[in-house]
Amino acid sequence: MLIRSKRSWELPESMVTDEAVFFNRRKFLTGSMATAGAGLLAGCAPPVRAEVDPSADLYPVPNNPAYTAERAIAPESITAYYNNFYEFNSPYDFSFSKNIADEAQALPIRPWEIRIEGEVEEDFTIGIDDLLSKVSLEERIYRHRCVEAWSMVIPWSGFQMSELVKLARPRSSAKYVYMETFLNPDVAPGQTRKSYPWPYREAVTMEEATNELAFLVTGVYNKPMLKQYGAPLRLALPWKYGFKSIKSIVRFRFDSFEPKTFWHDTAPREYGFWANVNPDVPHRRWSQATERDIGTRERFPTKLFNGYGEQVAHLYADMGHLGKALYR
Ligand SMILES: Nc1nc2c(c(=O)[nH]1)N[C@H]1C(S)=C(S)[C@@H](COP(=O)(O)O)O[C@H]1N2
Ligand SMILES: [Mo]
Repeated sequence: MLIRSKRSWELPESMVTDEAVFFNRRKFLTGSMATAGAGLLAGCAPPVRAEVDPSADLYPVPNNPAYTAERAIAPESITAYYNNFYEFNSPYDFSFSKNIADEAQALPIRPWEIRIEGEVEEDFTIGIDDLLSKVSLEERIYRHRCVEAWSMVIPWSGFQMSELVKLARPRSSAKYVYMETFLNPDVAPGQTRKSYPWPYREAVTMEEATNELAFLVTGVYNKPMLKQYGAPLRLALPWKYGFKSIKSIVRFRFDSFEPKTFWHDTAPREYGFWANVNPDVPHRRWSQATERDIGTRERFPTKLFNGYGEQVAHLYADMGHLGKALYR
C-alpha cells in the first residue's frame, strides 16, 4: 500500500494506477463517449491521444553525473500525486490535500510567456519554447526537502539558472532575483482564497541564483513535467526548504532591494527569506532534525544545507550566528 494512514478503498484511482495509464484512460473514456454518441460500435473508437507537451521532442536529455543522491529515486506513481501547489487546492480544503493532480490539469501551459524585467539592460518577454531553444537541458538527481519534514529524491530535467541570468543581462545594481507564479483564479481555485497574498512569489540573491545548484526545471523523469510539478518552468534549490522552489513561473524581476515573498508575507515568524535547510533550527511548531522520504517511507536525519554544503556554505560564511541568520 502506498499510504498507510488510508484504507485501500479510500485511495483515489490516480494513486494506485500508473500515471500514464490513468491519464490516457481518462482521455480514452472522453473519446469513446463522444464517438458512441456518433453511433460507432463500442470498442472501435479511435484512440485519443493524451495532450502531448510541445517540448516532448527535447527528451530524453543527458544525465549530469555530478548530481546524484545516495538514496533511491522516488517513483513517479508517488511524486505525481503528492504535490504542494496551493493554487489548486479548493478554497474550502483546510487540510491542503497533496492530491491536486486532476485539478492542476486545468492550467493552460501554451502559450506561456515569461517576463524578464527590472535591473536589466532591457526588459523583454520570451515564450517558453523560445527559451528552451536557447539553453542546454540536462538531467540532475536532486534531494528535495520540504519544510514540513518530508523529502524525496527526484530526477529533474532543466537548465542551470545562471543561463537565464546571462540571457537577462542584469545591471550591476541587480542584487536579487524575484520570481512570480501565474495569477488566474479561473483555473486555480486556491487563488480565490482571500487570506493568502497571491500570486505566489519567491526570491533569491544574485549569488544564489548563479550558484551551480540553482536549476530551472522543465521536466521530471526525463520527459516534460506534468502540470502538478509546476509546468512549464519551476525552480529547484535543493539546499533550501521546498517552498523556495517556486512553480509555473511567469516573471523574473531583477531587484536592487530584498523583495517581499509569499510565505514571508503570510507567516513572517515561520518562513524566513533564507530558508536554508538546517536540522538545528526547528520550525516554530515542529522539529527539523529528521525527515521522512516519501519514496521509501524511511526516516533520515536531516543534513545542514540538505547535504549540499560543499556547493553553498561559502555563500553564508560571513552571516553571523549560523542558525539565526540562515532561518530568518
Ligand atoms: N506556485 C507554487 N509554487 C510552489 C508551491 C505552491 O504551493 N505554489 N509549493 C512549494 C512547496 S511547499 C514545495 S515542497 C514544492 C513542492 O514541489 P513538488 O510538488 O514538485 O514536490 O513546491 C513549492 N513551490
Ligand atoms: Mo514545502
